Amino acid sequence: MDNKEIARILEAIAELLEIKGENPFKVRAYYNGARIVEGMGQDITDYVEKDALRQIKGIGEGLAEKIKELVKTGKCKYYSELKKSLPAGILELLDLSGLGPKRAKILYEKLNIKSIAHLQRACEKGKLLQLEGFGEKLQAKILESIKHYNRFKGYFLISEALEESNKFVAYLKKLKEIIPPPVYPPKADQANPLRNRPFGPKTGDGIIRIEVAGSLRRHKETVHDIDILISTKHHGAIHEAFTAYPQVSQVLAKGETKSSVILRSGIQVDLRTVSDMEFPYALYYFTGSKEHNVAVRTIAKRKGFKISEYGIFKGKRLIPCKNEAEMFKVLGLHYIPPELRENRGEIEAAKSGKLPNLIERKDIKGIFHVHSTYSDGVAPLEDMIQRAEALGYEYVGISDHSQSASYANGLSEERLKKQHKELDRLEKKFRKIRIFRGIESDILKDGALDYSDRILNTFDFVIGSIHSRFGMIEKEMTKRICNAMSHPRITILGHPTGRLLLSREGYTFDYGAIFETAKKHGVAIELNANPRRLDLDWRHLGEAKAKGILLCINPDAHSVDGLNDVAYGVGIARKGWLERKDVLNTMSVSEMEQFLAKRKS
Ligand code: DGT
Ligand code: CA
Ligand code: ZN
Repeated sequence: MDNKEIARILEAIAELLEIKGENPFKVRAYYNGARIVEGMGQDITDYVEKDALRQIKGIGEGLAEKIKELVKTGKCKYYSELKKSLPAGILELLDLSGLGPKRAKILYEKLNIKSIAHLQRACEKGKLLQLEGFGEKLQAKILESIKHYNRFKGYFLISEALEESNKFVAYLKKLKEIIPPPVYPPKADQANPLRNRPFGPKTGDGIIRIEVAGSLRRHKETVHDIDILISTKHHGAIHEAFTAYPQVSQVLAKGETKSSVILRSGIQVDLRTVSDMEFPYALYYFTGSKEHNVAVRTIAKRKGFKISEYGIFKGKRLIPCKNEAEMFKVLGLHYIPPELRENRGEIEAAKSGKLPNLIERKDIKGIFHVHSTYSDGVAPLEDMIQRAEALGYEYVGISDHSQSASYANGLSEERLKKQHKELDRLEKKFRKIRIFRGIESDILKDGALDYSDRILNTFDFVIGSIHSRFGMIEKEMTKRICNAMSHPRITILGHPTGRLLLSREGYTFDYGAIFETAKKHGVAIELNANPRRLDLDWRHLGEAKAKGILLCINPDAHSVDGLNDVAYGVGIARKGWLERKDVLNTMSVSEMEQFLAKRKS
């Protein structure tokens, strides 16, 4: 450990002590100690070796002991115990600009705030205003720094990253048509007047192949950066154009084969350029995941191949491959789609020909979980149906919020009647699409649904969702959800974990018990396709599938454009190895009518 690392730990100790309300002198001693160690011109380990720590002014016995321990073992027991005595998220609060230990202490003591996600929700609800010394302005500032922090932490929703990468790739693709700057022949040749003229590539020579690689190609729900790969003969011109993209706010690196920039949105984009011969190998390598690559390398080795970003080699000989598919053939594997490359069994499956036949966008025949202005949607019912029809769906399931959802303008019995009346009219108007009547019913505290059975019987389908009391302990929450799924009127369990990506953890429950109950009662589980949710998480889809539970890919659309979110859900379904038969809404309209009617009876 160097001085800087030790100083950082001493400072963290001081902060924790301050949050705990310890003696201010002790707190100050640690802050001072941190400053001294960091600012000291000499290596602190020298002092430890000479047993001379106490000679440094400002380092008392307690500090000397901790420093010695850190230098000798790389750890500090006192520090780990301090950390254990407070919730894990508290230290994270201190990473927010403008929020020191004093304020963190107040937030923890008065509002029981234990994490940044927690603090964000409190700010959004205006809860900080109750506290002495916290005004409107400070609350807004904290909220701002939370947003910053989330960005800074460097993860982005797949929707944001895809939007940025699509725009960037479109910009780069135009370079196909650009003739790069002429390259002049070497000096010696300039003596020859016949050859002394610029020569350069022909039109269309700028970019040969371009692909987005990395986690984005693997369709991860959140990504750290965008990785772009281009094959070209004119590296310089491409990197020039890459760094000159108008959305670039900072150029981190600009080289002959690799450049990195940060866009105004805060996301980092890396570009690598290779020769067209190298392209497939590089694409495979930079698609990852790292774990997948490592595992495949081992297999290749066993077969006597060496695989890298530059090629597949037998000894020194390069095995030529035109694309990834040929590479897999060489390795004796079936083609593994990028979504599956996470080293979760895909390599074994590719060896034995047991890869799933992954679901595709076109397999989705209809959608459920569509909101309108009847609850918290922003588009009228008619517009939502019209767009669903235009997108070619055979059916659309309308489900606004139920009566308890006052936060989302939930439907009273009265307004529900009004909605059904309007649906009578719209059914006559839209002949090409079947409209299913449903509701997104709150699952109440004890697991009850939010209307009487008489009203529930008026729906073709019911989505049951948790929107309140997220903090229930696991056992209670499991019981609550299982109770809801035991209700004969529920069709689909909505956004099962309630997580909001990059801002809120899901509630906790026993997955095994939930799946068991879903199976027992024939309840489908939602794969909510809203890019903020993507819930159920892909890592759990395999277990649900193995249990024989049907997943339903729903847009949870609150606007007309929200209907397009289905595509994100399909990507996640693929990531979770789902096939057409595993997904409820791949049924045709007549199959679905039968399915719903059977459930109702
Ligand atoms: P991210 O950016 O955190 O969302 O995730 P990735 O998977 O895009 O990771 P990134 O951008 O660091 O690297 C892109 C790919 O490059 C990665 O998926 C696999 C490959 N790669 C990067 N570093 C290594 C490495 O040290 N070993 C191997 N085998 N592959 C690597
Ligand atoms: Ca990446
Ligand atoms: Zn919901």
